[in-house]
Amino acid sequence: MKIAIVCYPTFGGSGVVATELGIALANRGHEVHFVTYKQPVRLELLENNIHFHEVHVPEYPLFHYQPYELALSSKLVDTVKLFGIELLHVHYAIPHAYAGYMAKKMLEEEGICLPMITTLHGTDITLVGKHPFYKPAVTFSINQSDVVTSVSENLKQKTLELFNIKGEIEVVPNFIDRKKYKPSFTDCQRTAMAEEGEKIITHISNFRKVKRIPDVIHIFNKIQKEVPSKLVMVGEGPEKENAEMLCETYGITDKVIFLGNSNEIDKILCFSDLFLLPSETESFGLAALEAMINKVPVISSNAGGIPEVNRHGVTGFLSDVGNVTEMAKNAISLLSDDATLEQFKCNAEKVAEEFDIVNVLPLYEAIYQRAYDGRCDNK
Ligand code: GMT
Repeated sequence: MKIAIVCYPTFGGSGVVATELGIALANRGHEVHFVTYKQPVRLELLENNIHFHEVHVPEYPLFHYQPYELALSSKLVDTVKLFGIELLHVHYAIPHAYAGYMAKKMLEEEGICLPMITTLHGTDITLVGKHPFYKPAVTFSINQSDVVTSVSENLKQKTLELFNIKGEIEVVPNFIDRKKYKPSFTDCQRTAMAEEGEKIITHISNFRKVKRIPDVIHIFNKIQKEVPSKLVMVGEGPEKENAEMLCETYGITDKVIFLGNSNEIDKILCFSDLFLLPSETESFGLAALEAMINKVPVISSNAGGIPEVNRHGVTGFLSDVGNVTEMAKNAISLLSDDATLEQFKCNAEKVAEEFDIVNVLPLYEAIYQRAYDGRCDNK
């Protein structure tokens, strides 16, 4: 099938999922066209069956806001016509589902039926989408999608609570490609990060408010008083500076390493003993899943869809949002007992394997086929 994928190309869960899905679809013989404003970060080389079409938004001084949705929908129309695209899959409702709907309507005028799948990822619903300024447009574009999927059961329920949704929402969980996580390197460079006998704790995110970055530092501050350890912070974002200042306040700057964004998280996770994810909201928690497939147990909040991934007492521990005392206590007890830690590491990998792409890709392919077969039904 010829599939156009619209996503955010930056570091962030939805873009990563969309890119990995596109790569997997291309490997299965589909022709995949990414349509977005920049080459997605995980799309390192343009492989066979993968194409990238950049959306340009020309600057015009009259516009206070440059009209990205307009440029995107026009680019979609052109791409569909030029390459004979058969299906559109948009990731993150805002503004992608809206632009996709406009493209669909323009194509209809020319006798082309383009089925549109919208995948909801989280903040497009729980944070941004529910804002009264956006809600009518988000509700409309979700309802106009041929198929709507959400990345967790929790996000599905949230969407049904917050919006007046007319059709079905199908849960297709996020995934990892297990094959890619079998390390291609042999040297796990633990000694570059920590002294002999120290444990390594990791956090990876886009350092936005919802990630509760100060909680990560508070938890680690408590841990390092009991267990010799280092904290590795991976990512960039608005909360990073505050986090650095908090480390200074606690006098732990020599124990916390800020690495910035990385394309080699497997190399970082390979020497990690524990992953921290105390988020305020999290529709799924892809970063936790990536940690788990690398045999890293997770100490997290119980927000949103996290419990669907991190199993309490099995792959890690869950606590109420903000309960840093309990999170630190659980972390300390796990890090202090090597046998239990080893068991949790094995459990984490085993549960993560349930989310292998080989189990998830057929779900998307079945949805695509169904949407394609009924593509002109609602015209
Ligand atoms: O977590 C972020 O801030 C990035 C965000 C995104 O839209 O890229 O992630 C959301 O989508 C991910 C992939 O489906 C999920 O794993 C994250 O849980 C979700 N983030 C939130 O709900 C806060």
